[in-house]
Amino acid sequence: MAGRYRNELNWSDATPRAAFMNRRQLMAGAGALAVGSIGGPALASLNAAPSAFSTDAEPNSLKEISNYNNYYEFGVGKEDPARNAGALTTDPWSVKIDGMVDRPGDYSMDDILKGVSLEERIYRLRCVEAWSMVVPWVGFELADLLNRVGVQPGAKYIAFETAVRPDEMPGISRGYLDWPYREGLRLDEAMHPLTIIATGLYDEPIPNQNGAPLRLVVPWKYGFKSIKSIVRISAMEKEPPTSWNMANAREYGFYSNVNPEVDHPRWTQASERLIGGGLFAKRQPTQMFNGYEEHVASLYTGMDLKKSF
Ligand SMILES: Nc1nc2c(c(=O)[nH]1)N[C@H]1C(S)=C(S)[C@@H](COP(=O)(O)O)O[C@H]1N2
Ligand SMILES: [Mo]
Repeated sequence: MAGRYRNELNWSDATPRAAFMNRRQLMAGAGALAVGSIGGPALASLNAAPSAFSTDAEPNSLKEISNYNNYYEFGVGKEDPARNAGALTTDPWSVKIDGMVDRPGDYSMDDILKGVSLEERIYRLRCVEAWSMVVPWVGFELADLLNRVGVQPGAKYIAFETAVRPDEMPGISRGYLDWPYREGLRLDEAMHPLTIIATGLYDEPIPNQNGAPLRLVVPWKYGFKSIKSIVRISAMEKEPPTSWNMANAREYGFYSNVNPEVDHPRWTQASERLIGGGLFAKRQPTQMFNGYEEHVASLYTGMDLKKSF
């Protein structure tokens, strides 16, 4: 590797980038015909121009991204989700959208994808456990969906829940967490253009272990905020309870913005281990808001980031 840290490399320096570009160009060559037919809607964005929000850090390989996961419904080991999540039935799928919205209801996957435009977003992902990856997601802005269902005045938060399928998810009966896995965002965070619902990664529908068929991605927050396999989205006035905060409020706050200056009670958050960097790779410095400070710092003006962690 030429750079001290992998994310100092440009796309063009990296072989995976070249391979990925070739696939993308092939897809682009195949043209709009493929969209919605062969590839399905999850792949439609591959004709899109790169997003201004994408990092030019080198993405991790699909193999890395889909074999080192946190998805406690399928077990607590990093390889358990890859081993067990194949059992999850992701089609048909519907999402209940309720609470303070103008058009509540059960939305099928087709319904949801009808009104949105998919694009590629290459984002850093920083887990609270101090490891990180770079993931080329395919998805749409959560704001597109929220605008479609009409969030009512007075709503201040958006809450999310993951499916609970004891027959398909071996972790459920183990009681690692109080199911369903729950997450939440302040409305302005949910409406921020960086906040996406991912339905694919690289040129494939999103693997089950990464949260098929649709999962939240909030790149400036610790990974646990990015809830997988969503079945419910609710607009509400009060801050919703969230799984890791319910499990241990001292260690996991509602905001959980990536912050190298606020350590976890049991480990430093100043640096991180990039997955795939190799056994002897140096840890890399963690960036404020995971590198998205210029886009999101204004959401927290006047807030004490140590107290509201
Ligand atoms: N439903 C659900 N969503 C979840 C989790 C989980 O255990 N269950 N783990 C979270 C954590 S801790 C992280 S770091 C990311 C990991 O996403 P990835 O496996 O796609 O890298 O998913 C988050 N979303
Ligand atoms: Mo995490």
